[in-house]
Amino acid sequence: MIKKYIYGNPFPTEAVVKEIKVSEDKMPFFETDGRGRFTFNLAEHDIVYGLGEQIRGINKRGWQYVSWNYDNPNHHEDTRSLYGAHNFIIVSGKETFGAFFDCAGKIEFDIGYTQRSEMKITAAGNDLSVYIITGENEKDIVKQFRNIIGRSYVPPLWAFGYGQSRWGYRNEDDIREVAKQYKAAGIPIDSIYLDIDYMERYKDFTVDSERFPDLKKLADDMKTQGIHLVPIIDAGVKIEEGYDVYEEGVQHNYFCKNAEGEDFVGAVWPGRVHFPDFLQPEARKWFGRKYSVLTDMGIEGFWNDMNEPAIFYTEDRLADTCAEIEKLTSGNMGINEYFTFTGMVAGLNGNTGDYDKFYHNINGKMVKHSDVHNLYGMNMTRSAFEALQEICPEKRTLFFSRSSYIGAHRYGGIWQGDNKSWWSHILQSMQQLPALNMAGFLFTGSDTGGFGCDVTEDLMLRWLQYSLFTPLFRNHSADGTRRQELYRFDNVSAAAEMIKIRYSLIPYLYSEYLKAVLNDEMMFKPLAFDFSDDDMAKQVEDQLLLGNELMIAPVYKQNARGRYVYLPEEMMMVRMKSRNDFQTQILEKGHHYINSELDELVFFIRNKKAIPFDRTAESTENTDISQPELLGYPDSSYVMYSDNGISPKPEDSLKVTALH
Ligand code: MIG
Repeated sequence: MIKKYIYGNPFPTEAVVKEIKVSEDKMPFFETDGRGRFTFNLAEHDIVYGLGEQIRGINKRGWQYVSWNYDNPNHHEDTRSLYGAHNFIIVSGKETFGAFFDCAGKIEFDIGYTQRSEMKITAAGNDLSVYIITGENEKDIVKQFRNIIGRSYVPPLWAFGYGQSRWGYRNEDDIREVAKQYKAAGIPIDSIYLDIDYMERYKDFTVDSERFPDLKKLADDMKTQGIHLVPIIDAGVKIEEGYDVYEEGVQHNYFCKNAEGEDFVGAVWPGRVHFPDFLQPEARKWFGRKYSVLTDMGIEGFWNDMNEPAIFYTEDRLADTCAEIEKLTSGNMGINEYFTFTGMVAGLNGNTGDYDKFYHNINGKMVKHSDVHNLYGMNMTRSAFEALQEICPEKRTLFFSRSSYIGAHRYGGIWQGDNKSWWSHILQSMQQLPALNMAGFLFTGSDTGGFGCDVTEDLMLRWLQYSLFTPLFRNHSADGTRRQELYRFDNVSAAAEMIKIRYSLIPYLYSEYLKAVLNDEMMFKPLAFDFSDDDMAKQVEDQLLLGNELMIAPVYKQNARGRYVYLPEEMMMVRMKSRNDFQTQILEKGHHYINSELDELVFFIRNKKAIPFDRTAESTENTDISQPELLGYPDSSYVMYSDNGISPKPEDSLKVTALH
């Protein structure tokens, strides 16, 4: 059952797409002093799930989180905000219920942080809708929630292949070299990503003619090798006379305005930019149609970046800061002045105050950006998705975004933002998966190998052994960090085998993906969602159920040669060096120490289950998903969902096959 409550006059976020009657009873946990506050008591062992892309554990208890979409490539345990705002939680325990706090601006979740036994949710203002969902269990609550927020995005099948990306592939030769090396090493690959380097002076929908003289030909050549090029699009539009996107945006008032009604200026990679007002339907349409510049060159996928939106600085604040610094440096800088100085400089990037300085035009009314901040990235991806449905109606286009709000899951996937080549970030990514699935985000994954910092070979292998299970499987790294294309490591063959195993798993992963989409289910679940009476299962923070047949328990510690795994039931352990070289062993319910050398992937098949496993796939093009063999318990069966991999609506070509 879903109860909806409305406070004040909330901005229509469009997260919920089903009509729900507003409840007549007063919401019990509410009080206000200008900021809406919701207070719940937590029993000693209550668990709080959710919040999508956030830091810390599967159980969110014991920290304070802030939904405020924010570019933080340096995030760690102490962080409070990341790239997405996914305000859905499930309290599980003495009382079990789901709650969605639908508000476009900032909102804080104090989940047993100030007081262990209390959860306090505080909105920035008084305007929001709240949905309280009760049901049979956590899965049922998720299903009801997913049903009201609309069906999740389905990418083309090729997007389930492996992708190589790097910020710093500077020209066509770099791209061809990556493709060549992957082929030479015998590593399957379905996509290569173009980061901002392909553009002319970081201008959206342009291609640098010196470094990429013929992008169409490059895209065509790559496609003959089964590789899709996936370019990046940034939110900010460069201010430059004669640049059509800039000129049109100015002419039609498609950009966000400052308080004086002028186009607001921020600075990001292109230098000074304007931000498209993605909250205006007309601006969305206009920007979305620009993607055809690239689809006309044969491009079939995009990633949308910097759409929190990230702002490196604004000119006002920079000028003020420089003036302040001049004052500080005119005399002898004492220690206090020194800290004021470094603080001011660090505070330029992503300064919260800058988001108070620009406005969206909503049906002629100026709405302050900070009141609707968390909707910006979602509407950028929506702009692309809706336009591409018109431009290429016959097929799916790959989209994923950095910033998002619930609702964005209908238009594309998300990647989990800038992480680091840290061991802890393998676990962090994994802990976000079920929370993201709860909020509808199924097409997701982390920058495999880590984006910032320097990777090591062992980190890469372990990361692959985790990421090869996630729908989005992309190796991505930042300019200036150690190179991490798989062919550069000593043990290329170990990495190659992991990628091949991924391709063998695609029939299963894709099938479970489609089931999750079509039935409003989660692809990745905490153990306790299926083993609700098992007190031990409730405490597991580093294993996940994948679909209804698998459990994953990756190794995420350096120099570990295995790890402890908890089995909530008897399972079949699979230990794989390659897809044709593996052993299986039945293990009983309970704790086990599981060895796993660096070149061994270990996963678990649930009791009496089996998964489709294609031992020959070399790319998504020749993946035979019609009749793969089954891997798992003898005499078990599997119901496989598949489709043609491109039709915009999966049900148009859906095939349901019972495999024995
Ligand atoms: O300020 O385009 O998250 O994936 O490589 C950094 C360069 C801008 C941030 C993205 C990252 C991308 C990078 N971008």
